[in-house]
Amino acid sequence: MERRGAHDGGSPELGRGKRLSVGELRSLFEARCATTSGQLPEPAKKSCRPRNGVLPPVIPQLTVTAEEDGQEAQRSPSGLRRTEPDGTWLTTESSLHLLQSSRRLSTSSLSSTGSSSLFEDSEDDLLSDTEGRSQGIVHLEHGEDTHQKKAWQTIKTIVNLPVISPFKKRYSWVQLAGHTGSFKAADAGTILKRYSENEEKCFELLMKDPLGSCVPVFHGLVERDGESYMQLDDLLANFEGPCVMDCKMGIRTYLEEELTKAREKPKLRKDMYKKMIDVDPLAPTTEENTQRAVTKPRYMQWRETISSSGNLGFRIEGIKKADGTCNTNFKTTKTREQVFQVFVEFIKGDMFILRTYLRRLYEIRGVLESSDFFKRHEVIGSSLLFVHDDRGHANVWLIDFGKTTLLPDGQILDHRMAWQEGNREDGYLLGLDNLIDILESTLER
Ligand code: I3P
Repeated sequence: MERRGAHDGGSPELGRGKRLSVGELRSLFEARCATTSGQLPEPAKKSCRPRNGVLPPVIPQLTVTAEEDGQEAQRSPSGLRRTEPDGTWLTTESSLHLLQSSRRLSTSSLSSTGSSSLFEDSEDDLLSDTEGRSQGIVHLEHGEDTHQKKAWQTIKTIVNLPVISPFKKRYSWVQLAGHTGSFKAADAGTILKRYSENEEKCFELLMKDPLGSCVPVFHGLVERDGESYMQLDDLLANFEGPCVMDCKMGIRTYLEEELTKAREKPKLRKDMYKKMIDVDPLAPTTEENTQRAVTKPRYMQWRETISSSGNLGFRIEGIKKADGTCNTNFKTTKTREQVFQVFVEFIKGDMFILRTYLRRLYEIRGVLESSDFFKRHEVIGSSLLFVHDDRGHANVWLIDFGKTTLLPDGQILDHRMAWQEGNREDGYLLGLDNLIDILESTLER
């Protein structure tokens, strides 16, 4: 059955049923990259190419470093390391602020009495409780062994979308603790997502914008058990055994406001420190090791650096396969090659699905470039949701607008320009360009 915005895709030479092996696809991918031998790989070249007359994008990655002896040669004069893609050091106003913030944290946290109010475990630094929960940490129980289960426990974005109901129905997933209640089942074809003032405002505007064709339809607010919910289209409703991939878009995953807040009222997150050392025990600075905690912006920046957010402008957050198994272990999936491999596995080499996805991505890019809503919003933490099934149905939508923020005074964004604190650029289109480029690379012979 044809859905709004659904794509059927296909081409005579690569019609439905034609599948390439991962090896074949990789060869195509490598052949394409090889055309740039001795130079930057194709994506990097492309991302440096001025587009629409704007400056080449630079990915800002700020790292607060400890004041350790013997490492000064690696630092900027301020002691703060800002790593550019070419490895040069830059010092900016914003880096200095972060450094000052870090020093303040260090002083407070070392005092015997002053640290407790500074520490925060898992609450949002910025959002209200309701808004925070609306971002949707959903804990799911799944029939895996204990070790597996651990990795599954916080499936943040993959279920931060209107899919709980069908998942529950078809795979007996059970919503457990944490930010429970973010989603509820609703009338056929819809789901309820916990109310967030900000997200609701976005949906109201989106429904009147061309971008409305690329997001779940918003049916208004409803009350359940004394709580408000937004009623949204269930994006999985028309798929049989859907495969789902969530890509968080943008080079930056925190709002500028979060940086400001962190400076004004720094809060240390022990949970984020823990998540950091689980991936890389050498990542925290000496100060952070002493505190056994990091600030949220610091963690988010580090996350961007280890994943592909920083270099490609998007990252894979999670994948659910048709059999219900789920993988959110993509924190260090960073290079084009790694992203490519994950994607090829996700579509199981099905070129029909690939073409359908690509067509939809072209369409989404065109709509974004003409959308007034998109121009006027800083789009942070929003994802592209890829859904396909074995019958060849495939589609992509934009989801999660809890941190999408209207810019003041008629300001507009380019979404491809480099971010510098104050300009609020998010690199969304830069990420989409790279994503499209990676998918296209499998089709070029
Ligand atoms: C989380 C991720 C989320 C962020 C969350 C982090 O880290 O960066 O985007 O939520 O913050 O813990 P990870 O993916 O490594 O688990 P928001 O985007 O909503 O801020 P939180 O713990 O404060 O919710």
